[in-house]
Amino acid sequence: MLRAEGTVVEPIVFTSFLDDAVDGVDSNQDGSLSSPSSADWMNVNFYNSAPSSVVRYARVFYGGQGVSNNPNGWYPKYTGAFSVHGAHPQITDSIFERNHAISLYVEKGAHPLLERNMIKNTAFASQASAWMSGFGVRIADASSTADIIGNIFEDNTIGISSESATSTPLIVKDNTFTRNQKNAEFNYSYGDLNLENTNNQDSERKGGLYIQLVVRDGQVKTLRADTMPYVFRGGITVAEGGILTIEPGAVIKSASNPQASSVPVVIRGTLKAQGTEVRPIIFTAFADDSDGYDSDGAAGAPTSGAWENIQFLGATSSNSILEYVQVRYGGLGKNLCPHAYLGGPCMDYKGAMLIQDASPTISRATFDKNLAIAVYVAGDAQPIIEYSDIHDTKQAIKNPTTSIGGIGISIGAESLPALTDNTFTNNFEDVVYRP
Ligand SMILES: [Ca+2]
Ligand SMILES: [Ca+2]
Repeated sequence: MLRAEGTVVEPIVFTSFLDDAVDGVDSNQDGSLSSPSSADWMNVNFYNSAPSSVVRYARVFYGGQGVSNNPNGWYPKYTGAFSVHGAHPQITDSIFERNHAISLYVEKGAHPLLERNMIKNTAFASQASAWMSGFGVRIADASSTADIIGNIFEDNTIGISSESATSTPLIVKDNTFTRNQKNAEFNYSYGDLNLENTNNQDSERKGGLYIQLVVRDGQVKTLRADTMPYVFRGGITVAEGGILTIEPGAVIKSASNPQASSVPVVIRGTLKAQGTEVRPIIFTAFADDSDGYDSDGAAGAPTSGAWENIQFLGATSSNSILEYVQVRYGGLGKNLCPHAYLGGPCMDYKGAMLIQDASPTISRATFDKNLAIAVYVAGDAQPIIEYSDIHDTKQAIKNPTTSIGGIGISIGAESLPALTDNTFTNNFEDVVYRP
């Protein structure tokens, strides 16, 4: 157990041998010939789970050197300036600055409390993979979690990077992010969503919370509304038998995935997205800044068809209900014959919302500036679409000589949607029955 409890006026300092500035003492006796840099020293490791170590009012500078187990050279593994292995330390009111690659590293069933710390200028380590460097907090495995409360993350590559997927939730609340390339990312591609997040914000209203989300059979998960928007690069998947609830006020921006041109939101289980009139749930483009957050860091206006769509696939998704949901800038099509010598492009559009052999309820929704088709109903489908506002669906290229849309609702020959009191404005065609 480590007790390192400084005070506001007398903090405890962990720093480099070369750091003369911190105390005015030239410890290495070379005057100012040398200066400190990140990775000058290794780290403080926490192993004991009980009793918990306590660190308060500490300053941790220039650590995070990393280790190399490779005999053929320096192939480092970076494990932070503070490294928490299966332990539960309380690390509060402290400053982490200019550490190497990772400031705080968490693994092996650890559960630290990180509260009211300033975590800044974590240095980019050129030897590390780009996606493994400059992290304020790195939760490295699914067995670990943390309470991350009221911290300030400044000028890191990524403020928080997490693989946490424990039965104990990862608590991320009241944190402020400033000038990080990415505020936070939560990977649930393999583990299970268990994130209790609220009131996290970017002081410059940029970026968002990046998340990978898969809900599996038998799981019941909730995506919280936060002050920051979410950015989804890998879509959302709710498998048959899974239930995902999205809280009112959540803003979900879809960005194209570098490995795939676009990834839809795919619902084979149940999606409950019930907003309110004043706190709608918004699905929109990465470039849509209208929530006040410039998530993509660019000034350009979003375009229709910037992302693919929300897909309800099969009867197992029919318990889904969407109320006060806004769907904007979706409807990206697929090019079925990309080569010009085959007469391409020949574009296939399946709506900003695809309802395929499914009967969800869509009530008081808004569809705005989607490409080609706002809602595409196909197969054995009896969805309820009511009190919704479908407007400004944009015309799109179908092939070199013809265009399509913008269609409000496109209904297949075998489909029987119940349409009640919907309003249509500025679409080329409001409702189309396909043969
Ligand atoms: Ca010196
Ligand atoms: Ca923007």
